[in-house]
Amino acid sequence: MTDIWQSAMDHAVALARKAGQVVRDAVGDAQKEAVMVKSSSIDLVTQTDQKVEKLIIQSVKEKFPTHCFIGEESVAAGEVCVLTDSPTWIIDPIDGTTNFVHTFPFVAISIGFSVNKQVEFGVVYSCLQDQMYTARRGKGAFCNGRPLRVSHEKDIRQAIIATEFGSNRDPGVVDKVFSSLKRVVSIPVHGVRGAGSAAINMCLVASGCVEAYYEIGIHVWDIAAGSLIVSEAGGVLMDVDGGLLDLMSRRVLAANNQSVAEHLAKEIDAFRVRRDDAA
Ligand code: LIP
Repeated sequence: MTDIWQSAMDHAVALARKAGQVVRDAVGDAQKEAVMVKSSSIDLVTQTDQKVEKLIIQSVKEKFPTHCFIGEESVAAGEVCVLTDSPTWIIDPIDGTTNFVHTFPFVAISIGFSVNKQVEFGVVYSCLQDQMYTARRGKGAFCNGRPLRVSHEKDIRQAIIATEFGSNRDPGVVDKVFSSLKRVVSIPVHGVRGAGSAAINMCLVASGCVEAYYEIGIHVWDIAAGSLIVSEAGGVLMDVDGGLLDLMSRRVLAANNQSVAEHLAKEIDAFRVRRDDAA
């Protein structure tokens, strides 16, 4: 049977590669770029983020004129952020903008594609490492064509957990983030890491080198593609409170299996943040 979304996925991979070249060309000059701020002084955006998003959206519009978009920089510029049942491209032109600005080498182009609110394919291109992660629903997850499988570890005490501090430095939020982190470290786990990119953290879970990743404050464009890459690699996704994952809730927990995920969820202070689709 033909896969009706295969040509869209092929286009996403080609665009991610093209966008990756734009990012690689700019990274040496990233510190000279005008860095602008969004929700806070540490929520950064550059002209390269905007250029890459434009490049992707323009090209998709030409090829798939009826499709919808949720793009990080378009939303920042005032576009609505609502996930409908229509075929929708969910784009983060640079996931890891702070890394990009500082030339810290984990920077990804993340493209998720959903239909009926279900992610059909995900493409995460870690462009400074030249690692192309892809997943098509029901057909597995791959990195540069090599199949991905999550870690077999069942004991969270033998695990590496990825997380981030996010971009909200409100003292109440920082307290909650650190109290969760203290509980996680004290389980004790083998280690805590963070790549500085939600999409890459999720690909690390899918690759089996990190058992789980959680974060509160991310956005749908950070996790849409990565969520499918994790599940197609055999992993699980949930809300940080142990409930069902809601892509628009700005909270995510991705893990290699249910037992690691449930243990981790018990240690996290699952505070609420304004949803991506809040009116
Ligand atoms: C980033 C996320 C990261 C989070 C940062 C930021 P951006 O996305 O990938 O997990 O901690 O605050 O949201 O802004 O670089 O696309």
